[in-house]
Amino acid sequence: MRWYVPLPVWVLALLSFPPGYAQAFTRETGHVVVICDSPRRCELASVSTGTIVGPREAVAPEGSQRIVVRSPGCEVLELDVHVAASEVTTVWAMCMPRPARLAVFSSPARAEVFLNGARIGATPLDLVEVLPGPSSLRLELEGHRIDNVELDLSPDSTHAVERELVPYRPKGYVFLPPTRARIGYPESRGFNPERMLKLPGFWISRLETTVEEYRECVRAGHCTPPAEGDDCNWGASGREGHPVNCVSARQAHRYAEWISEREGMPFRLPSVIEYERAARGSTGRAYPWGDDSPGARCNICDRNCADHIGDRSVDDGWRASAPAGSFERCEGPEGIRDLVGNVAEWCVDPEATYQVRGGSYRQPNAFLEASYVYIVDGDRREPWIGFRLVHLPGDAK
Ligand SMILES: [Ca+2]
Ligand SMILES: [Ca+2]
Repeated sequence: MRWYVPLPVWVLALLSFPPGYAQAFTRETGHVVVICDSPRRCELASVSTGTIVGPREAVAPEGSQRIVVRSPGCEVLELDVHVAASEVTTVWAMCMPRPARLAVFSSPARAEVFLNGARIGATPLDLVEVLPGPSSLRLELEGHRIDNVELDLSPDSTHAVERELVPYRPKGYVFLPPTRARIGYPESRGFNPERMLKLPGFWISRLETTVEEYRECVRAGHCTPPAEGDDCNWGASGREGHPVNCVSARQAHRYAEWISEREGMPFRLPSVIEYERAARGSTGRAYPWGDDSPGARCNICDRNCADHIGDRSVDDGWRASAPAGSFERCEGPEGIRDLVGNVAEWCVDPEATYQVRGGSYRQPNAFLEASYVYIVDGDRREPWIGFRLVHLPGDAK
C-alpha cells in the first residue's frame, strides 16, 4: 500500500452574493474567497490575472483563474476556478496532508504490521508513505504477545520503529497450525454438510476448564458460581479437577473475558468449526484418534451411565464426569484430551447461537462425533455441559 487519499480533496461551492462585497469590485471583476477546513490555516499564494487583497481573498477578472493555496502540513493545491463578474466565488479548501514515512522492524521478524487497524505489511517493513497524525501501530507474530505502539507521525518526516517481541505461549494450550480442514459429515445429515474450509492457526486448551480454574474467576468477583446439586461439580468435595459444569454459555463467556484480562491476550469459546478442526485434524477423521468409535477410550454413556441408553458392552468406570484429562487414550496426535465425551462443550455457531460439541458422559457411542450438531439454549446449566477456550492472536483487532 502506498498511501491514503482522503475524499473529497477540494469542494467548490458558489454562495449567494453577500451585500457586504457590493462595493469591492466592478462590473467586470469578481471576488474569490478561500475558506479552509478548520482548524488549519491556509493562504492564497497566487491567482492568474487577479490581485490578492487578503490572506484568503482576491479580486479577479471574469473568466477562468488558476489559484494556488498553501497551508502548513498539507500538499500545495492548484485549481481552476471560474470567476463570475459581480459575484463572490467561494472555494472550500480541505487539507490533503503531506505523508509521513514509516519503517517497522521487529525481532524476530515476519510480524504482521497493522496501522490504525489496517494491515500495511510484515516486518522488516521498508519505508511506506502513511497519513500523518496520531496513529496506533500493532505487531502480531504467532507465539508472541501482541505489541501495541502509539505514534505521532509528522508530515514530511521519516519514522523508524524497532520492537522486541515477547514470546507468548498460553500455558496448558496446544497450537493447531493453519490448514484446510474437512468439516461436516461425509453425507449430509441435514445440519452439517461436508465442506473444506481454510482455517487460521489457533491455540486450544488441552483440557476442559476445571472447577479449580473457574473458582479463581469466582474469587476474583468476575464470574458467578455454577449451579449446584445433581451431578454438578461446583460445591462437591473432591471434584476440583473435574470439568466445571452446570454453567451457561454466558458464564463461560464471562470466564473467557476474565482470562483475556488476566493474560492481556484474547480468549473466547471456540466456534463449532474450530472445535471440529481440533477434534478431527485436517484430514476429517471422525474422532481425534481416527475413525474407530470411542468405546472405553473416553468417558461416555457406558454401562455405568444413569440413562438406559448406555452402552452395556463398555465400562469406562464413570457414571458422571471424570477428572479433566484422566482418559489418556481419549486424545489425538495433538494431545488434546476429552474432545470426545466427559462433558460436552459450549461452542458458538456462525449464527451466534450455541451448540455443544463432542458429546458427554450422557451420550452413547453413536452421538460422540465432533461433527454431530447439538443445538442448546445458551442459558441452560446442565451437569453434562462444560467448556474450554481458544486463543487467536488475530482476535485482538
Ligand atoms: Ca461413563
Ligand atoms: Ca469434552
